[in-house]
Amino acid sequence: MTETMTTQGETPRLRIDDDTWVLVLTGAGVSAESGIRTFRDAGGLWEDYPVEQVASPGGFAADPALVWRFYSARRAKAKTCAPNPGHRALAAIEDRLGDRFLLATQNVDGLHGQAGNRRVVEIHGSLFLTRCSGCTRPPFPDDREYPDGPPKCDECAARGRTSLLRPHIVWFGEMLDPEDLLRIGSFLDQARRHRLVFLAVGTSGVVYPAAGMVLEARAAGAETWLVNAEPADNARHFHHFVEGPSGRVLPALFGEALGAVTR
Ligand code: BV8
Repeated sequence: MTETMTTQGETPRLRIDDDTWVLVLTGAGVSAESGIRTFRDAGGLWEDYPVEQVASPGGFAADPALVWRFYSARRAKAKTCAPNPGHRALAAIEDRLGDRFLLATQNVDGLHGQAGNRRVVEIHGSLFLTRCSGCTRPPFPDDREYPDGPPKCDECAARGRTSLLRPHIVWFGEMLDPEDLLRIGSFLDQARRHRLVFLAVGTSGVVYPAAGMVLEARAAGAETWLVNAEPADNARHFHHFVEGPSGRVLPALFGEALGAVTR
């Protein structure tokens, strides 16, 4: 398949037909137009907070209060944000394709669910789930902010132990949930017998294993598309690259396949 890099200008159409299966990977860029900061852009989150201090197990062990201030601020911000036309376009495509659609997201803001996507794998966790760092209680819904210091696990306390609660987030140096990876792998296995499209949106292609998903998709025979505001680190692995804001590009990219999605 010849590789083409499509630059800004007339947005090409991504053909969706009755045999098309679509695997999407999103990153922070898809939420940028909803007002949520990305990580590595100018003004991004990593400018204010060194990654290793707020998004690693070592950082949490060293200063759990700082980590909870970081995630509490992101919870507070995310609660004020709404899905944008890019999120809604992805929800409309899932409505159209059903089980032939799967959305893996690196985002933890919950906006894909708010937009209506149900077939979502939050491979880096969720801002709105908390778990205990010391016991095996399941992660639980939690949108509280903790300005006065890291919360403790009440179930551990009831057993006379002191353990801190932590955000249910995959930090650097932590494994992704094997069940999430299995779900994505089995979707690719099923899709390889059909016309498979892999679409990455709003991600710098820097963080692994997510940034390697395009290669897995190509190995499954996928036609690969990147929609991003700038060439991502792994842009060379994509057959098509559409440069621009996803809130504008995605509705145009899918065109009539969206049906009557609201802009
Ligand atoms: C792991 C927490 C085993 C959630 C995050 C090879 C294989 C495996 C691992 C590694 C490897 N090499 C190195 C590693 C280690 C590490 C890694 O990848 N390091 C990188 C920095 C080199 N990976 C890990 O540790 C992973 N764990 O594999 O365990 C292991 C462990 C150690 C060593 C080997 C193996 C865990 C990764 C998850 C880390 N957690 N965050 C949170 O707090 O939110 S990662 C963080 O980066 C976020 O999750 C974020 O989603 C993710 C990726 O960033 P992006 O989403 O792409 O955001 P970014 O700002 O970078 O880019 C936004 C893009 O959007 C830009 O390009 C911009 O131009 C564009 N954009 C902006 N506006 C728009 C737009 N595009 C379109 N429209 C717009 N409007």
